[in-house]
Amino acid sequence: MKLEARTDLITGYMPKVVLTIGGSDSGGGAGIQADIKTFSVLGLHGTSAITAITAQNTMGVQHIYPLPPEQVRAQLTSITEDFSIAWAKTGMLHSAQIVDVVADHLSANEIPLVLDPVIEAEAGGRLLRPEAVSALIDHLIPIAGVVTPNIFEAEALTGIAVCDMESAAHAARKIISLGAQAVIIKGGHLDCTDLLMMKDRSILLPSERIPGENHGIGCTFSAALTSFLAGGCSLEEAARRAKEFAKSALRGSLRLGRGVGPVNQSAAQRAEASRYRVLCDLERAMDRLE
Ligand code: PXL
Repeated sequence: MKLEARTDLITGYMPKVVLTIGGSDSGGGAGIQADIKTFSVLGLHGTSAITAITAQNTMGVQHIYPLPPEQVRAQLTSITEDFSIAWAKTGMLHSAQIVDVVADHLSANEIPLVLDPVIEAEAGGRLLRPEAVSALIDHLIPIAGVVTPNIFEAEALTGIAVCDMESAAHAARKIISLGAQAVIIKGGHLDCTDLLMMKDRSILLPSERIPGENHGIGCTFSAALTSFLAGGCSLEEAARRAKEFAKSALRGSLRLGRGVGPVNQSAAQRAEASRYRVLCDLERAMDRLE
């Protein structure tokens, strides 16, 4: 028995480059930190344009320091002058000015976008100013390849209260009518069924509930979706695989800090690594017996 080397460890492996535009979470649970961990575990090279530096931990967001829009523009310019970006994602954008800089840059460079319309932190704390919601609707939704709201974000974007699949479908159609190519309404606050709606059809993605509170699941899902799209998956395949990835990160959540602990993006990879170690031990034992 000879075990094959993993393809992503072969010298010369060239990862796709992806971009996350969002806020820094000093506690390492959500935002840019969750995105970069997800990209890395899934084998992509992650670049980032930071919009705001949050002071936060597992108990909540204590302070937000937004960066000047020119600094966001400068980061985006540096990145796209050098790299070819396969897909980008947005998270916390903080203000209407930052939304506009991001929308201008992504459309000028024709970069496909996963728009995670982050409005509030789960633990409380406003991450997008109220007046910036209309900038998101007017300038970012029309250039989005896919928008990934939870039910509260879907309601903030459409004015439709989402409480079941019928109202979710109504809100999804409205978001598509605002110009998005597709929408995934995440059902984590309902029965855990996600609704993926494209222009010509829609698909339900059901799932069992994984109990417990968590921090960083939304960012992890949208970063995984960005990764699978960058890897060439269809939207349906990317949505299914991103959901599986987010579930494994949720199952592996870490009891760190005094509040709600972070999800663990490397949980599945670590489980696979230990299975590989067991196989190697078995191989050595069989060699000895022969
Ligand atoms: O989960 C959304 C999110 C995105 N970005 C930052 C966050 C959070 C939630 O806490 O802190 C920076």
